[in-house]
Amino acid sequence: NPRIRKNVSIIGVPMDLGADRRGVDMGPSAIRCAGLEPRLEQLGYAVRDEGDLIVRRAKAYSAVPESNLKYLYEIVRVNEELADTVSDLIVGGRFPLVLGGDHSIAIGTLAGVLRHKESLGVIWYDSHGDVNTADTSPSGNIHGMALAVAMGYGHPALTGIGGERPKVKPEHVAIVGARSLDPGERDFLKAKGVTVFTMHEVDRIGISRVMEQALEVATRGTDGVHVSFDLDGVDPKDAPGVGTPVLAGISLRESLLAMEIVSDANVVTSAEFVEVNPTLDSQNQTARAAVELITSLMGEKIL
Ligand code: 6HN
Ligand code: MN
Ligand code: MN
Ligand code: MN
Repeated sequence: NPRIRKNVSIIGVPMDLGADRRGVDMGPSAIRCAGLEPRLEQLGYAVRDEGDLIVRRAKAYSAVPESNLKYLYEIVRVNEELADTVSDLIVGGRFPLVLGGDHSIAIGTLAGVLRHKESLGVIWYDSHGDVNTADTSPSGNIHGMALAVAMGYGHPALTGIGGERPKVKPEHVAIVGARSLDPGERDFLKAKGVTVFTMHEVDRIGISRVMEQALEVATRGTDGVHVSFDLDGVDPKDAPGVGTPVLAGISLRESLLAMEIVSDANVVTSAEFVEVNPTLDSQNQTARAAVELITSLMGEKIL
């Protein structure tokens, strides 16, 4: 099994165009301000902050004429650059840790990782499924489509990001924490056979068994695991600074345990933490939660 690499690179993607609510573009700053780099260094990692990608402030609202995809071409441009950046870092032997930004950046992260993996497992920690396409999306927001795109479904400008490369296979995906799925997403997830641990499963069998089963899905027949962590998977009481909060979620305590369980499996080859919106936060609480979740994922032990 691939092991966590000792060289970690932080990549910030200050983009909020994939969501309706502005402000998650400040997420990378907030997570850095919460002390991410020193905390990773304390764990023994050689950390390099690659800085932020350039995301140009979009002009007026731009939907593509032939579809309802908001800011499609701006999002494609940023994600192409992100895919190249992530891919180069992997070639250099570094572990890519991407900070969002809205969840549409998972398209670029995964495209970059998939240049180096035949079969990648994905743990998608989120209150949402993010498997809409232009046809099913109620909003036209691309952050709600990122996981579908990673599996090869969606507008060709999105599925083509990163060039010719493998896609994520539905049988290697585990969604954890789902409690807000659109009708078209339910149909998609059932039709493709994606494993979904909704809040029902979290409540019934507990987060530790959910994570063990999610790891089984993401590691069976794969050559690495990507963790895509949307902070809105965490309950809004613990993570209020997110653009699309959904009630009755996974507590921060359970989420830290989830990351510790994933860490102990020693299979993670890349990760991203997204959707922190400092304009809706109080005292940078959600960014501080993100730092705790990241350090837990990267192997921090209390004792
Ligand atoms: N996220 N399902 C809704 C939509 O607009 O497609 C919400 C998506 C939220 C996406 O939180 O990353
Ligand atoms: Mn999401
Ligand atoms: Mn979400
Ligand atoms: Mn911790």
